[in-house]
Amino acid sequence: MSGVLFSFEGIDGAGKTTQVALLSQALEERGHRVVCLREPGGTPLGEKIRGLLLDRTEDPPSPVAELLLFAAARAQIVATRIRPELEAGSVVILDRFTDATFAYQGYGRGLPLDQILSLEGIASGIEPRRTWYLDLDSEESNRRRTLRGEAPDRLESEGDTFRDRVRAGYLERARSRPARFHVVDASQSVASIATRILQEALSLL
Ligand code: Z5A
Repeated sequence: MSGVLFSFEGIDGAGKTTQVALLSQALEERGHRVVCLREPGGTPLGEKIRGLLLDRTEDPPSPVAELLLFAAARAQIVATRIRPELEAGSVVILDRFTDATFAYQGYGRGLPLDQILSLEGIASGIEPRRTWYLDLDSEESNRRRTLRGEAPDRLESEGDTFRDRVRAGYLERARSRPARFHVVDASQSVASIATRILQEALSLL
């Protein structure tokens, strides 16, 4: 595949969506064809699954059902959007990917990590060239979400202890994949984070 896959990870409020937009714009200005996609979502089927996963409900999915719904949405986006775009030579920027499942369902929910890794092979089978993990503590995450003033979705309603486990999961994943993962201090300014990420992206393209 001639394209390049990048991904952004982090707990809610870390600044992923902000940085995806800035990187995309900067690469387009330099003549790259860029496609930005979010997980869960990014396809008609995936967006329906997103609703099942994130909407607050009196009948929430069990942890295993949640894992399988994320995997189903991922299988769809990989087959119908990510692989075709990479084959066409695009730069694909993902707002979350497989590392989120490792961190949220593995560390957050406590599901067996070997099962999560097997499912990764089935649903995805591809790895980003670079993953920027925007590292933020729960306190700042809460502060940013409060400032935004939106009602929390089902996963955002989990408490700080859950968020701290997720963060530990991301840091463990980063330790085990140092060539792909770059840990970025997400408490820095938007501009300084964006500058560093753009430099790294350009060096990889
Ligand atoms: N999930 C999962 O469990 N398993 C999986 O496999 C996958 C996902 C793929 C998806 O939610 C949920 O699904 C997510 C994980 C779970 N749940 N949680 N919690 P989402 O797609 O809606 O993602 P999110 O993480 O909740 O998005 P977010 O809250 O919008 O966060 P963000 O994209 O990282 O942040 P942002 O929107 O760019 O910025 C948040 C605010 O902070 C905003 O007002 C910005 O202006 C501000 N901001 C951004 N950067 C900065 C800096 N550097 N300084 C100060 N303020 C900043």
